[in-house]
Amino acid sequence: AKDPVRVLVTGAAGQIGYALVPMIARGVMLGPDQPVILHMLDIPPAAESLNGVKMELVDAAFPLLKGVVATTDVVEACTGVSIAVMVGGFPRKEGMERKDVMSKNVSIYKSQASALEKHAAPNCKVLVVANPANTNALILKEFAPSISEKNITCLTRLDHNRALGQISERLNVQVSDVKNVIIWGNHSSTQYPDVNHATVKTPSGEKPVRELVADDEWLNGEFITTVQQRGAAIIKARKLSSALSAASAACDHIHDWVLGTPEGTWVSMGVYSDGSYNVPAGLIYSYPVTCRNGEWTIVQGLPIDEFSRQKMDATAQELAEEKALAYSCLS
Ligand code: NAX
Repeated sequence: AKDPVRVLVTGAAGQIGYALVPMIARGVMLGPDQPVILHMLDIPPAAESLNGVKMELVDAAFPLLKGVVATTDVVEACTGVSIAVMVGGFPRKEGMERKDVMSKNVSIYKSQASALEKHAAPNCKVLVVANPANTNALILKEFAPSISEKNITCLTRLDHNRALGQISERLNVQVSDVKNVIIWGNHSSTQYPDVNHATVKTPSGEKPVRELVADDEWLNGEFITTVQQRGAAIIKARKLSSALSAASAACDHIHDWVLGTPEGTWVSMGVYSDGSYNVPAGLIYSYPVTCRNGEWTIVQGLPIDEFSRQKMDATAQELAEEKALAYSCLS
């Protein structure tokens, strides 16, 4: 039998945490033969609620779950973890300035970066979910210089999955037959959901999404805004933000990163830019990636048209501004 893997979830007493920890304990994230020990971190006001989640995990008697650490101590939470899913953060409240929210998250991610650097297992893989996800990941990278930049990512898989879902609904095909959409850039409303390279499996082979949809006006308009605004639509309907879909996407992200993407398929991940596709280096930017042996690689050489170029630049510009704002909070 395999040795258990320690998986950290921060903000574990929150909504996404509540959906995510049972998925991890059932093997959705790391596979049905991989035992796990869950490390759950939250802040003292949520300690009692966090303990309630721990009680429910015990009550669920998950066969793969070999232990639960529920704590408000960041060092205890980070010790020995090989996977860290960072869901905890400071939410934007009505009337708050962008800079104030940024400043709170910068200080959280700065201190959690140091704790991970000192106490996590070597080669720990980090996924930042909490918003502003790309910039929180960048701060974490800056303050954990000994963690390889290859190991620090942010979640745009939810946006990717939303794009697959919209295409599947529109064409009335199985979502599992749609692949290779791309989310470029920021996990925000400036993200660019791109279907120019996406295909659908049909009885007569793989066909381009553009050819099957045959409605460029929809693909260049309503499709894009629906994906960009989906988070707001969920809040409007549920009076709460996306939780089960975010948790599921976090599992998909880590699953594919650790276990690999299928041949011929890519996924979207926020990763440290090396300047690929003329995106400024040094931003955490969502790209199409393939994964193998626990490492992601940006898919290279895709042709980019003028429409895409402009949208990819606009979301990069927003990330550069967020980065500047985050740095201004440090001084
Ligand atoms: P909740 O407010 O339900 O949960 C957040 C939890 O984090 C709370 O229990 C809170 O006590 C805890 N927390 C706050 N500061 C902490 C700290 N310093 N250390 C540890 N825990 C801390 O929010 P939820 O709906 O679960 O969303 C969590 C985050 O995910 C938010 O930042 C949200 O904006 C972000 N999202 C990101 C998505 C993505 O695709 N990247 C999609 C879903 C979601 O909106």
